Amino acid sequence: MRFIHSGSTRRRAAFAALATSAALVLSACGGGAASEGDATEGGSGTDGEQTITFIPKQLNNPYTDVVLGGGEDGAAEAGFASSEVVGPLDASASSQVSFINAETQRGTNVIVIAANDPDAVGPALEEARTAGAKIVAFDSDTNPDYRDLFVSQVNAKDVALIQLELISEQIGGEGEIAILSATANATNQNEWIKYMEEELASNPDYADIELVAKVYGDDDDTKSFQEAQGLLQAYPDLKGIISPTTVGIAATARYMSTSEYKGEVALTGLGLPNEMRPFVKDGTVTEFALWDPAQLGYVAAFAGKALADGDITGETGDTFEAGELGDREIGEDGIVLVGPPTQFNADNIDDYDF
Ligand code: RAM
Repeated sequence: MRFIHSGSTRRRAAFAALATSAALVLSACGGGAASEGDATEGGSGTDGEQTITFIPKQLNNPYTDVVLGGGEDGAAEAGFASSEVVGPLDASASSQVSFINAETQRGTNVIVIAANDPDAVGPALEEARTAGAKIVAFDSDTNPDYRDLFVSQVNAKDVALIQLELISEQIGGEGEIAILSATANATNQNEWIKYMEEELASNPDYADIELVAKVYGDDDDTKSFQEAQGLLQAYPDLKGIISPTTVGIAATARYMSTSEYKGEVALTGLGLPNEMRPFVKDGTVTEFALWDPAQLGYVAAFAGKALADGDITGETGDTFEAGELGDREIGEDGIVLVGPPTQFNADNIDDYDF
């Protein structure tokens, strides 16, 4: 599936100013549409104009839409001649390969990808690079050999720790918990889960918490809903669920909200405030976390431009300007952090609109 977005047709209130207040919502891209949108030409063009294509994990995911809104705005502001979004409808390991190959054929200058599998996309990305493309991973990393840099929402360990703190608080520090994740091969979720398991095993604060199951809803709403139902039936003593995926937490909340588990079993993880609002209001969910997804796409576009212009190579210590978000430095392992994460609860959820 291919989507061509014209900058002038999509406008959104950008960046929910997470660190301060939603009152500071900015119109990040009010005048930036002019350079974006001539996507009909296709390819990098022989005219020297640069093109960028975003390949998310999957298209039918509301989180993806927010990320890509920021990506399109960033692409326009950074000065790309065209910005496009292509991608699969499911997040399976190899679903992105044919899309990468098509971009290589077209001569796209920058491919921004949220990898469904760290290695399955490798050979196709290597071919794209050989053909001259710059590769920016965002949201979910590839094996570092296959990209120039990775734009990460927040430090992966911090993402893990915040979710453990939330669940521990919500279950009173003891009892059985389970994780309902995205796909079994997702780099981002797997890294967060790895840190959660390490912390559960080593932090005395969590000595009375037992992780009894990990299940995968594949970032598919229906499958996540069914996995939640199965989990709660299979583990009658379960005290809490962590779902480190916006699709998983929303589906689990929907199931729980009309079940006997509402208010009895805690649910936290990573969610979109707009999807989770009804479940916070009806008492299914107390508190969960996320970063500003639009910023992720926005910074990734600027990183791609700096790479394509030859201003940076992706080396640790390189810096580039990310529009209104200011300068960003490339850290260890070619990782650029966007952050910060925010915790959402009944007191502040109405301050956010994404
Ligand atoms: C889902 C996807 C995405 C992840 C968020 C938190 O939308 O799995 O990759 O970053 O959840």
